[in-house]
Amino acid sequence: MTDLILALDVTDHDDAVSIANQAAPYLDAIKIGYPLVLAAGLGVADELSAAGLPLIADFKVADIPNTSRLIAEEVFSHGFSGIICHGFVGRDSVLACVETAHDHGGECYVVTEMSHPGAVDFFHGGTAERIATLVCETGADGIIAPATRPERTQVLRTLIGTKKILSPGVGAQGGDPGAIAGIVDGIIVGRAIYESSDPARAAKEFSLFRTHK
Ligand code: NUP
Repeated sequence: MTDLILALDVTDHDDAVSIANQAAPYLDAIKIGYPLVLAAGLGVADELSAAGLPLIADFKVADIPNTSRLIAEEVFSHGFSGIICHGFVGRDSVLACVETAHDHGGECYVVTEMSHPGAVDFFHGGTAERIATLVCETGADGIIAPATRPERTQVLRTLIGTKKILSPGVGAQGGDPGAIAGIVDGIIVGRAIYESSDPARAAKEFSLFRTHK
């Protein structure tokens, strides 16, 4: 089942709520992170989660276990159903996010390889594969893997089996939804929807790549 997840990286509270409401009929989840939360406050999460769609916190948590746990506790006390953390920080820090997520009935996704061009500087050469193995060992629910490199995401799929893959990089970063949707559990789309003059129409177009409507 392939979901459509809106990356809502706008920095105005009212714009965020308006775009979320317009696109909502075509979405399975909304992902927010530093741009919106730093601009509008974490309270915007309470409002967005009240709209009924699962909310994913993209803070790419990358800290010592205690700090990661504190961040995750804040996230899950504001209505989020999932959190994204980095994997390169190691087993104990990833476990802190996984355990906190599961304590709250939520999910934890671990970044294995990022979607931008510079990601190859550090994530290639075996790092992404090692993180994927860590994901299995820590009981994390899934990974973040690049829509901009479907062949790499396919490699990571073989390492994580049926765990979920959420894939950013579709649209503005050049990733082709048709090339990635079939091997992942969710495509993440930001600018191609929220910068559109008609976010509902744009979301509807990407929703054609959902395997359920
Ligand atoms: O590797 C990643 N690439 C990426 O773009 C990991 C991410 N979490 N993201 C996020 O996905 C990024 O921060 C943004 O929120 C979204 C992609 O947005 P857009 O390029 O579709 O506008």
